[in-house]
Amino acid sequence: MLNIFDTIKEIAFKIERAIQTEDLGYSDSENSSGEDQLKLDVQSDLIIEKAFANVTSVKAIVSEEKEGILELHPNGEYTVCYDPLDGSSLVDVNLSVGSIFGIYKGELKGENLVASAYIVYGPRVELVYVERDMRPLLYGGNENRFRKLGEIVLNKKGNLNASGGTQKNWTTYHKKFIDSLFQEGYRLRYSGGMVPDLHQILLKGGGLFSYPATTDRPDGKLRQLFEVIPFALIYEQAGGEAINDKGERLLELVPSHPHDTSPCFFGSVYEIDALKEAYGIK
Ligand code: P6P
Repeated sequence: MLNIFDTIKEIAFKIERAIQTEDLGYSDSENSSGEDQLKLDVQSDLIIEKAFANVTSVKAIVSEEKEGILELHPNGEYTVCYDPLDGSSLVDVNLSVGSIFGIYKGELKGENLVASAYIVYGPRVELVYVERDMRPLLYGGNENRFRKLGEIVLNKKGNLNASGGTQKNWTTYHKKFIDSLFQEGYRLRYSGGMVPDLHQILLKGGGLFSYPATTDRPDGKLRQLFEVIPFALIYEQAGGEAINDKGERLLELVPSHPHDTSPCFFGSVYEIDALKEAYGIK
């Protein structure tokens, strides 16, 4: 596992350089979710694929930018599922973006996630890494090296509210719940980039990130294997909770297809409790 984490550290600085130098235009291809691919999406995906091609413990990789599973090392133990550059369309307006990694052992489902990591490309490059039974660790990147900055622990209650999805397509009870948090004094913190939005809540003491089921996306938008489940481990290990709209732990999801999505809620205990109440799933 250590060489996977070391590889993720190397990837961080290569993608950071690509963000600084690559053309921000669109490629002439789509990803498997039918979304137009930026040249940066393709470039970041290639950087990660090449990096793990040298790591013999990695049996296969699954990328948001690719259709299926890419076998790398038949005797490898782990499958790495990743979103190479989440929120990449924010690069051309100079907002933070990120890479997300889920490291699985065995069948690709929540209970087989053994570790996860994400990289934030912002004013600084930062990295968070977690395994089961440990607090998430925050690292700061500088001159191609990472320095451990400390553990991440969520407060029981926060005051940030990152409410995703098109509001006109929310259910009435979701809208009522989100509005109730604002009435309690929560502050809206939503950039449209899952990685910086979840990172901010983790580091600023807590709150709620929600991407619910909506009329246009009844199964949510965020992908289970390489977005939702990896962040669920980070939030739970930080002392928070991560559930879907039925109150099920996101770490218990069993996707039937690598690109399955799920409604998702990540947050401090108080906010998730309040959501369960509002959704009638207590
Ligand atoms: P919306 C970026 O495209 C992304 O996949 C996540 O990073 C982000 O949380 C979400 O979509 C934003 O979606 O519908 O709120 O613009």
